[in-house]
Amino acid sequence: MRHFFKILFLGSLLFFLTNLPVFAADTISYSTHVENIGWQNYVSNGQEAGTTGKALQVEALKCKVNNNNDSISYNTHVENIGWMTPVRNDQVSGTTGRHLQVECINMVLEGSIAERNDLYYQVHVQDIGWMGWSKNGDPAGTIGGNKQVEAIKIVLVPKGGKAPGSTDNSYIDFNETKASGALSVSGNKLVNQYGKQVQLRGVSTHGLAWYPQYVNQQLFNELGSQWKANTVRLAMYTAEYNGYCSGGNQAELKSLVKKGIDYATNAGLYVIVDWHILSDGNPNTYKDQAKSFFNEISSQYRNNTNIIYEICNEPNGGTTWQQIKSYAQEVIPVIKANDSDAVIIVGTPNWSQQVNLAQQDPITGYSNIMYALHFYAGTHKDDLRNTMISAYNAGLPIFVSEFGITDASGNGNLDTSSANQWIEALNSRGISYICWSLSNKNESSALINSSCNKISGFGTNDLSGQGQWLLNVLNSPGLIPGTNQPEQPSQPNNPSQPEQPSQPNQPSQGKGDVVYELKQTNSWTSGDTYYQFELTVKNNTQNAVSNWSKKINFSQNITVENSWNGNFTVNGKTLTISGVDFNKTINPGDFASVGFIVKSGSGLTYSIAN
Ligand code: IDC
Repeated sequence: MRHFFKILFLGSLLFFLTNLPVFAADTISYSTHVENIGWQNYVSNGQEAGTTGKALQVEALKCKVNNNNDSISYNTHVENIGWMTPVRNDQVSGTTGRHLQVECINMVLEGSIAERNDLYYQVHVQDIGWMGWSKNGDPAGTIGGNKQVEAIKIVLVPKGGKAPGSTDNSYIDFNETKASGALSVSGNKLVNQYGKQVQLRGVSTHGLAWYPQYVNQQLFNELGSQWKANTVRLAMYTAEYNGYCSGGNQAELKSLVKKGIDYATNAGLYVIVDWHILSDGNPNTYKDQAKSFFNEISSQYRNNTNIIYEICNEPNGGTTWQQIKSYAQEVIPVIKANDSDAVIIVGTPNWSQQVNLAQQDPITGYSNIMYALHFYAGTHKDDLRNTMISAYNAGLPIFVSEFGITDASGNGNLDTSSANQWIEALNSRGISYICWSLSNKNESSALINSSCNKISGFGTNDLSGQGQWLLNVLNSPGLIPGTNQPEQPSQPNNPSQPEQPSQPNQPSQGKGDVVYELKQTNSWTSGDTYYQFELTVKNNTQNAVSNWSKKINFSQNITVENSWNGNFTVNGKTLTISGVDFNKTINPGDFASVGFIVKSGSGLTYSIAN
């Protein structure tokens, strides 16, 4: 009898078990084709495919999910080719036998597996290491930096679950900081044509009259392609060394400046035209010459989107901010009359160090004005850095249009430890910086060894200590585009003014309006087509705006795949966006910026509803 029940019990247990619906866990497996190794064994669920620490490039990728009803689509961005056509379910993405590196990947789940899971993946990249995790179709890796992917991890996370690790710095588009569009100033930041913060990094010539040979097309090309600079500064002395206002050949100097602008433009670089006052400490000394020089250049190059004007290198010798400001207020309108959007850098007192004085009394009435801070790391340390950081935090847009890692004399020992502290302070804020100087003068701030007479094609041994240090800095990421979240705009520190009462939903009060600007910043195809957007809401009114909300109309149905800094509701082809805690109220003159990625068909168009 007992036996009978035992059998009955085991029998029903067996029946129960074999008739349970199958909830087999979703799994993902993948294999990489690695340089010198070939296809590796499949690994799964977050294990590492590829190699690290061996400098071997991944050349191709295969990827599959365990259930035949589900599917995964993926794509690789390959050296010399760019994005391939997306493939699915264990097909090969990338190349084999051609020695081409994979630089970036993206992938999405398809079918019901996508309802149960988010797909996360991250890559290990040359010079960078493991980058952050990307998700559901976002790119992971780099583009435009010539950097190989060496390893890949892919993992499924139950839908809506936490990312497996940091999602910061999952993707860098090195091209984004090339001279691809007009820059402007937003708050204390320099931004690109899409309103995204950019950081300019590059080199300054020495005095153009003295070292004209370094203004050549080949070298400027190499500054972009090999040095990874995105900017060159043309320093034209006014007083020293056959300066423009002290007996130099003006026609020749102008022609050199124009060649420099053209070469920079051809090379895809931004170019700073620097009126290099120095021993003539007060810019008003040669104000009239400055006005006619900048008038000529800005009228000839009014259609260039890559020029920045630096109107007085380093005022000194007791020149006050008031004197500089009065000079700037005469020179700026001359440039703006020709090129109203131009970005203009204004020097500050005491060899462009006292940005605090500019912050207390900035130049008003013009857009896109920045203020110069110059440092030489051997001489200038915490004090000057703190001055910079306070002025920046108080809202001043700062541009380090000249620095060196030597003494302020431009000579002496290199102070790399101080220099690295400066670079960290600049990169973390996305402040732009330009290194002095592109010359082989026998002084330690010259980037080229004095024994080297080449004018392009420099090898590492042709570069000075500072030159080698700089090359390293430029070849490492600076500000990672897109990851530096806009800081909360700082409140003007103005205790004497009573606070404006906040007016709910009151656009168009006073001088301006609430301006909504929508920009598409990216798109890619991976099965569906994905579009990335940024909406900027600028409050040009005199009152705070609360609870703003905006509708965007699309030409097709959309779904929001990812979003940040806002609330998003979709109704068919209409997306309604509003602010979240920290940006639903926008103070006068401030702005909010939100971002989102939508999935739709190809050829999606959009418009902001009235
Ligand atoms: C230096 C040059 C040096 C030249 C001198 C002229 O490196 O060869 O003899 O100018 O007076 C600055 C100036 C920049 C200086 C540089 C280094 O903008 O013109 O270049 N410096 O002294 N400000 C701080 C340092």
